[in-house]
Amino acid sequence: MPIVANDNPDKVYKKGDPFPARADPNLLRLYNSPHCRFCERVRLVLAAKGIEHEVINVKLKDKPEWLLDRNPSGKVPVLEIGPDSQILTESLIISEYLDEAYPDKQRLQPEDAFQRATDRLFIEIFSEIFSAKETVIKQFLVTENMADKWTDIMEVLTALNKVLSQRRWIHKFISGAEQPCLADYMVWPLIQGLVVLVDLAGQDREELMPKWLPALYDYWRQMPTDPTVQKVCQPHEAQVAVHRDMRSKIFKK
Ligand SMILES: N[C@@H](CCC(=O)N[C@@H](CS)C(=O)NCC(=O)O)C(=O)O
Repeated sequence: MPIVANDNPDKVYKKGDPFPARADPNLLRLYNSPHCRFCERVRLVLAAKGIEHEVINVKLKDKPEWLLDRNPSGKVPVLEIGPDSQILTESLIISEYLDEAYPDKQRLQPEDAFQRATDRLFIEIFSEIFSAKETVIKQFLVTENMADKWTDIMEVLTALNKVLSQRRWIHKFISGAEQPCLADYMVWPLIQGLVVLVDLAGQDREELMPKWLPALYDYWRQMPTDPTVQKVCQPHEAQVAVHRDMRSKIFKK
């Protein structure tokens, strides 16, 4: 049975569009943007746990008013829960909530409180470095000559490679377990997006990454073997193509 329950999961709602009524108030509803890395975190958790839900895509550059009623910051992901339409925002908080509210489905966080805390610490440290550099990343994506800004991106990648190598040691996944855990699903969308930048910049990924970014490279090869990642995340080449297309529209090449 598909876990995305709506008939038109690809529709994108924009300003002025009427609010799509909830057909079943007991079904979770995720307000989503298809290319948002933070929404992808939540979609990974929903898929890994097999939680049925509805997806409502919104256009972030032209947001429907009813998104702002649910999250005044206008950001996605937003999760709407139950007949009282309880709202949760922030991808990590939503993900932890889903893991705890559905304990009968596969647990994604370690049972041990200390391990759970260190996983959370890792997610926070990783996300903080990423968020602090988000402007650099966004500017890079809209810079015509990416080579000029490559040093800035390499700095971000090097910092994240260091954090990942310290946490992951020799394990396949961040938890060290045989399958990805919540921490993996929180950092993976960010890592996947960063490796896309390597290709967009015209760098030789297979030459550069094993030598200078070995932890990121190894992890980047490992995670797509996970069936949940295969279900939820667009493959690398498709993501590179989407960005190339966006850039060709900006620079009319
Ligand atoms: N810290 C938030 C970040 C969410 C976020 O930045 N979402 C972006 C899309 S990737 C967004 O909604 N941007 C719209 C806006 O800022 O107006 C989380 O983890 O959920």
